[in-house]
Amino acid sequence: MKATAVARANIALVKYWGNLDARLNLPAAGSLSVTLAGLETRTTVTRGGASRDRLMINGDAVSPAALTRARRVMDAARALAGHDSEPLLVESVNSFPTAAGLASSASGMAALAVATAGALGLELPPEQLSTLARLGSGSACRSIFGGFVLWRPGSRPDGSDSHGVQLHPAEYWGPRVVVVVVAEQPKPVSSSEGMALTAATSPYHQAWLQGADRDLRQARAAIAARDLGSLGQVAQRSCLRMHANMAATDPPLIYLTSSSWRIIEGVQRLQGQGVPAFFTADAGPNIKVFCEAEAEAKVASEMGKIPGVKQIIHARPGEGAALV
Ligand code: 2P0
Repeated sequence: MKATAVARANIALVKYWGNLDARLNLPAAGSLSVTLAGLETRTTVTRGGASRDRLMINGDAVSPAALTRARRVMDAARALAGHDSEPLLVESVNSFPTAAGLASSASGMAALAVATAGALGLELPPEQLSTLARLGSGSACRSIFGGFVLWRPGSRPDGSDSHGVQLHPAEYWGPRVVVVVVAEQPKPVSSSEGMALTAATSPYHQAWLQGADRDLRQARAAIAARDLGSLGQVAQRSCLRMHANMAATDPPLIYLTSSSWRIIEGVQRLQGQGVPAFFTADAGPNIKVFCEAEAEAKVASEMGKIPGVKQIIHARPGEGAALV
């Protein structure tokens, strides 16, 4: 009647920004990410725990809009289980500050998919858990898997072949990820709204989508060679082109702040000194710095000196989502 799952956030090295079908979160291009130990969501789903669906995050009931989004995952799982109208109580806790503007939707929807399937007695292969998680948040389909993960866009209109695929497990390679937090408020424009605005108004959007296959090829080759320099080249390019595409929308969508740019400059200074490190950032101002393990202390200490930095979180490649 009750199941608990743990899932971790992921950070994309080749970014997802654009849907073919926004209702099913079917992407217009592939993306590639690393699942992160250090940023976890733990979710318990209980059958018969409430008279209607309820979702609590860190002890507080969520907004109706957030519940509606979670119910896309819950409804699809209930349909598979043949329990269409059974209400579920969902209790979710993040190990990292929820308000810190980090990717809580990826770990949250992945944990929700696994815990809901578990509570309903469904035994689904990871690919199917990944398609379920994707309905709640596109990037969540990657958090079902650990380590280095490719999201294959798929070609079926129902999305059944649009899911994550593990390229290498977490223990394959251990670069460190220094998460530099500069903002602790939720972003003003959600990713789904931002993606729709970009597709509708940015003149660069087609060029952005056309670059994805090349970026994926280079990123996969760099990871296969455990080559942080080559991975950094493609990851920084994918990140900056995504932000350029966002900034070219009408009205403009600018997620990076002056603090973000100071951190990017700080990473470039370290690179100039020969420190193996690169930056990336999602739809928000916080910057994630990848580096070799031996450079982690230096990177964290340099980032900590930059004005505007509120918090530093240490992460590294981690495991996929699982029942506990
Ligand atoms: C990604 N992002 O590949 C890209 C890069 C943000 C920038 O997937 O609305 O997590 O946050 O639940 O799918 C963000 O979109 O959607 C995203 P939300 P999702 O990680």
